[in-house]
Amino acid sequence: MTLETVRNELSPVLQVGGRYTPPDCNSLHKVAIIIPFRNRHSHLIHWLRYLHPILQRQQLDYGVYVINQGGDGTFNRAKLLNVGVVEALKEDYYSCFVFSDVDLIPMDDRNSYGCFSKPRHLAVAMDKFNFQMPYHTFFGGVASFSKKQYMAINGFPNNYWGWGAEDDDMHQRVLLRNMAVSRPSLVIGRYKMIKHDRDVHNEPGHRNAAMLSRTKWTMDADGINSLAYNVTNVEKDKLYTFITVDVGHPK
Ligand code: UD2
Ligand code: MN
Repeated sequence: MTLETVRNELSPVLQVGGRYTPPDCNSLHKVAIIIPFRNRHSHLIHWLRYLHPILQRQQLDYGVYVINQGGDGTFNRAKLLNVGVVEALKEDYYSCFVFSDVDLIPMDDRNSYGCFSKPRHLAVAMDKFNFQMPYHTFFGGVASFSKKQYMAINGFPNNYWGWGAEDDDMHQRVLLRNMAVSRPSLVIGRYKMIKHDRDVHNEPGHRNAAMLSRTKWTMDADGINSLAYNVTNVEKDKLYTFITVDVGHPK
């Protein structure tokens, strides 16, 4: 598949920016789907081809935001997710955010990309982990937060550079604000992850594990309230809104 063939196939039902509103019902939430991204174009084509139809069958009112880290500095997944929230809220009154890796495809339509009374971890049973949780507090891959839940934890950390532990920090924040996590069952929460090697400039962050032990003391000062970045380009396609940002470098 090329982006062009997927666009031709899906664009009749989409509005510019990867937006969709169900024609025959009022959706409970307006959902912004936020994808952290750099240099994974083939995965994005695959994600768009599978997810748009699933999200439409779930009768969601949604928009897809791909947040592309510009340059070749160290990758920062959690900061890109924060940028996605701020940029999506500039466009519409989104009440729900789903944060998804670009390489994860759900295998069951019943795994709802909406928001729940608790923050939700959706990617519970991945093929690469033998369709089991790798550890019981695992929070990686795909998660949803209502706007209220997201604001209650001050968003996500901005200081986890490189691979690892930012998902555990997100989970810590939830627990530290006295919220629990909801999850689908291991049957409904099955996923395929597109096979890939570790990207360049996303090597394991050597400070990330140590930072994770300090979340309790850092989360009030590091999050949506301290987010700084520059948007360098915005591209509106039928399939998505593609926002390129300069997120800076580790201090
Ligand atoms: C795991 C988690 C992921 C995150 C990461 C640690 C799973 C399936 N997911 O992913 O949520 O916690 O560990 O940081 O267990 N990306 C790019 N370009 C890059 C680098 C990353 O687009 O150069 C994006 C992309 O959306 C990717 C995501 O960041 O899916 C996570 O990176 P990964 O897929 O390399 O890491 P993985 O599979 O170990
Ligand atoms: Mn991956």
